[in-house]
Amino acid sequence: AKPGATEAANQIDPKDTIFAKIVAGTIPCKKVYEDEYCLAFDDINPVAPVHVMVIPKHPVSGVGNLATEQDKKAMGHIMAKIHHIASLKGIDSYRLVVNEGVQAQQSVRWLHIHLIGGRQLAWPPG
Ligand code: DGP
Repeated sequence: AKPGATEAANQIDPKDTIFAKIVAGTIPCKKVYEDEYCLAFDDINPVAPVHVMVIPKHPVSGVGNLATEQDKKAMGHIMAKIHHIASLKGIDSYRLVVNEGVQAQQSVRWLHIHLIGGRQLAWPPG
């Protein structure tokens, strides 16, 4: 069967994405936080006064590809660090967004959590 758009996007190797280069340090970023499991840096195209990318250091293309114990440990760790990362940007109220797949407009196939805040946010999102 012909793969659908999401399936095709799933075939992109996270190691071929821009975030792989950011994790490797070959492309610079404005680092907010880093530890053994995760890296947080300012989004290059912010939609709010605070817009941070929080990513696992180990390559995972998306939510649909979380499989290994390492992946799960990293994601649990990341969720437990989010509030601290927000505090480093001076906020304690924010929105977390994960775009998964083509229809959700995921553009970088390396799993990333958008941490967005610093202004009044509307609901529902688009
Ligand atoms: P998404 O559309 O959910 O896949 O979000 C990808 C985000 O990544 C988008 O908000 C812009 C950001 N981004 C893309 N390329 C770069 C980059 O080279 N540096 C930084 N800091 N952010 C990037």
